[in-house]
Amino acid sequence: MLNERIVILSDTHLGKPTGGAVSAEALRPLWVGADRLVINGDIAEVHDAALRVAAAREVLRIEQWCEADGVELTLISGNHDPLITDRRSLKLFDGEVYLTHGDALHPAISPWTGHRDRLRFLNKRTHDALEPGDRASSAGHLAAAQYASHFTWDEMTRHHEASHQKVFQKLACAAVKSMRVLWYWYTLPRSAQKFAKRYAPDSRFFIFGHIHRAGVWRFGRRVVINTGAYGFPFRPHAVVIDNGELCVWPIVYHRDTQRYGLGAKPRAKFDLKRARPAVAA
Ligand SMILES: [Mn+2]
Repeated sequence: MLNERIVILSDTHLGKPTGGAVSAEALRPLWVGADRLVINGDIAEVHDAALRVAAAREVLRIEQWCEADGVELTLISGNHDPLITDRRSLKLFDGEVYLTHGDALHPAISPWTGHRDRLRFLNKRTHDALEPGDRASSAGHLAAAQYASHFTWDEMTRHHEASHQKVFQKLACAAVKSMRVLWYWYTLPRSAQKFAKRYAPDSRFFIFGHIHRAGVWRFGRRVVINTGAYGFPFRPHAVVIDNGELCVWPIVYHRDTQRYGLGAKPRAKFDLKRARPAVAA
């Protein structure tokens, strides 16, 4: 498995007119030549009734091309595509690398949004309804966030109300939201480390998306990596594991070919083999 090439992306938000990756087709160069592609949540805007068809079509395109390119595709669900799969996390290399979208890192799922209170309430209610054994498990924790996202989108679709805010109210809300985003950009990498300590204690690499802030942080022996976003602040990243090396690459968009590709050099590089015992048990 160490000689496999695995490409990890997240938050492509396909189907979104602006703020997501341009298209499934534009992403294709990123996985060509790989053995496996993992998309760590929010692959497409399937939560939004108005965008669902376009989003689903892009997901199918990725599936078709992966099949044509001989690449095994693994999807992990995020808060914009909570029911696309029940896979909420993935362990690679005997748990040395752990991936999850990141929506389960905070009780309010997306605490910077206007519906954070509803998300927090539904997350708690779903979690409380689990069997005691599941409640303490990572699977229970991840499933509660998954269904809370789904219920919240469902409610928002059914009770959609137009905003009657005046311009200055909208501006004030946007300003407060920006402050919240900055706060969670700052605090959520540490929340990721707390989550990893509790639910993936053996992981040396914890990879998430969701907050849209690309970065590499070290907490003791663990490296926490965020793969960023194609929309604001426009710094998408890929994690590529190849030949025992884990690299964090910036993704660049080539306007001439209208395709994405890896940047000129990796932002960070780690040796996976070094963490393993010299002699296999
Ligand atoms: Mn998300």
